[in-house]
Amino acid sequence: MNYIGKRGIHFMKRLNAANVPTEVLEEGQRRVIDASLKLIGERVNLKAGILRSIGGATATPCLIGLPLGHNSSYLEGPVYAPPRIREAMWDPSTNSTTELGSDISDPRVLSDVGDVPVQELREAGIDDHKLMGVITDSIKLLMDGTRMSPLVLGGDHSISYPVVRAVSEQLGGPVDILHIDAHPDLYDAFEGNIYSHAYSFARIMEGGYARRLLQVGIRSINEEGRQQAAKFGVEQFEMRTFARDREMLENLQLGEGVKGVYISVDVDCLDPAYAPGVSHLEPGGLSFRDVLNIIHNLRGNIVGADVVEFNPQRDPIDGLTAMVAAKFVREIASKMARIIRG
Ligand SMILES: [Mn+2]
Repeated sequence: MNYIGKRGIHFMKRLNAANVPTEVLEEGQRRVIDASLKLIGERVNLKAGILRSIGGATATPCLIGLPLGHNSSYLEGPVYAPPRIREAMWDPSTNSTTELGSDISDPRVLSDVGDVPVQELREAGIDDHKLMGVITDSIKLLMDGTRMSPLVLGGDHSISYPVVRAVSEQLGGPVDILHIDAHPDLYDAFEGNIYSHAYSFARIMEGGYARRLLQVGIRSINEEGRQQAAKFGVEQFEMRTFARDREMLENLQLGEGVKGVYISVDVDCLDPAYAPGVSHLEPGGLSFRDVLNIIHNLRGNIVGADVVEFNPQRDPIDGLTAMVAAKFVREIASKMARIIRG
């Protein structure tokens, strides 16, 4: 029962679990998990029903928030990010039309099923293994029998593993991944936590969920990161050679012959000048426009995406990084949406 003490928060930490029968805890936790999935499932039913009624959409990205920060190696602020990103997405200082010309207030362009209650699940003492299972199951519910694809609001980067696993399993095969980040997140077992945010892409590759993994913006990598990349056949594009790689990266075509493309954007891919609200400040990064050019010009069927590692507790200039994360989400939504016009 010790793991509950380690992984749970507040209440479970104080609980003398030795006096509580295992059945009581496990039955209660099972019901909390069922209730969480039931709520996500009903939100999905509602939004998918609305989309069917309106008609005219063949693919609609759907927001799902994963307020999870405890798998960070450093700060846990990304737990607070999803509501701040939503707030910035609908900020009245800007309008709802993306640069690519779609209107995110059109439910065919963007839907939303709310957040998975990650902290409520943790408060019930549910361990990370089961929590990652709930995330995977929630994403599958979002995709099952709908024309919606997950557009995930992180959260630290550990969430990419259960999300990509869900997308790949639901679609029945691997995807290509465009991963934009200062870090490769390929460690074998960072600080012993197999679900660490520094480990997520190693788990994805081990699971066979990706055919190609392209990492762009890399500028904090050690020998283990390079060895792991070689082991998994990861294509790494480092910042020090970005000027040379730019033209190729702005003309990517991915996902052909597999189930599609998954995009994972770690906000710390950007130079801290553009996005100071992250846990790991790594100078020498991409500009916002660099990243947008890569995403806007990408050719391929985008079947899922996440924007992770925004840390509101480190956002010093009144919501700047929140707006940056929100604009990534808006522009990716615009790329994912498929509407029959006419
Ligand atoms: Mn990173």
